[in-house]
Amino acid sequence: MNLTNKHIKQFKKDGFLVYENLINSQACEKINTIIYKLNKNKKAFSELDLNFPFSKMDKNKKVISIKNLKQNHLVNKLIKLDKILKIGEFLTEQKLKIWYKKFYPKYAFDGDNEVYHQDFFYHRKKGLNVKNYLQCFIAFHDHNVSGGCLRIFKGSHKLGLVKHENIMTRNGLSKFTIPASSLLKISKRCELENLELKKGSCVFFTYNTIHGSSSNASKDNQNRMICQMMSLNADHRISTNQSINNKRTKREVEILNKMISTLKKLNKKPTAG
Ligand SMILES: O=C(O)CCC(=O)C(=O)O
Ligand SMILES: [Fe+2]
Repeated sequence: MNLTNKHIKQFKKDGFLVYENLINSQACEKINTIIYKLNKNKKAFSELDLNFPFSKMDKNKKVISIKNLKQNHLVNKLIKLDKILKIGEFLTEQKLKIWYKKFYPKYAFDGDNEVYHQDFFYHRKKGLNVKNYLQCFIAFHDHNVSGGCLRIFKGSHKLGLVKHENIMTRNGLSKFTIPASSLLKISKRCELENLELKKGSCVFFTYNTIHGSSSNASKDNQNRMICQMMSLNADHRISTNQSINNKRTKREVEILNKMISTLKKLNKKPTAG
């Protein structure tokens, strides 16, 4: 795929650009084998973001970070990081570096959904501008709606940062999402696109582009990854007590403790359900 100024214009207008055939099918298969094996052998590091159900809480990772893998690990070679950077730099007209990589194995009949959000919400207090960031989502299987492909509100980056609220997901942990009432209004202005990417294709999108995905209700895995980029000469603050994720976890512990004490009380009385 040859990129031209037309693609830059399209990226600016829509807030995303699909780039086909970034990685060939064989390389995708190799990546899938490595990632699923890492997860099975508990070699993968997970963020505190897990798949339902509770009974498998520490086994069933929703997000796999590979930051512990060496730079020269085969996975890092197969995902063509240099090419991703080059395309990203062309689209955003600035020099970039990759600062985070994560995989979502999205297992058949199991992979959980991702609530609609803007990634900038999580990074808004780190001292950088939304323009300092870019992300690339890569599909390592053929993605379709029933498997929970990525969904993007076209042009939603132009709305700026939208209000998010904290909700509890079905794994008992919380996430920030845009309330349904706002999404309903947004959907009237910005078309919701299902990105049914072919294996090895990817999409570049801004940190203000609203996106999410449904759970995997299909018989096929839908492994995917996100490469997070930022301006080469920029650095954001990751101060622990200011971190949004830390605050969120603290709040979760408070809520869960409250729930436990309520359940303990309820447990003493007969209930209908
Ligand atoms: O796999 C997905 O549904 C997207 C995940 C995502 O948006 C994120 O990690 O910020
Ligand atoms: Fe995201």
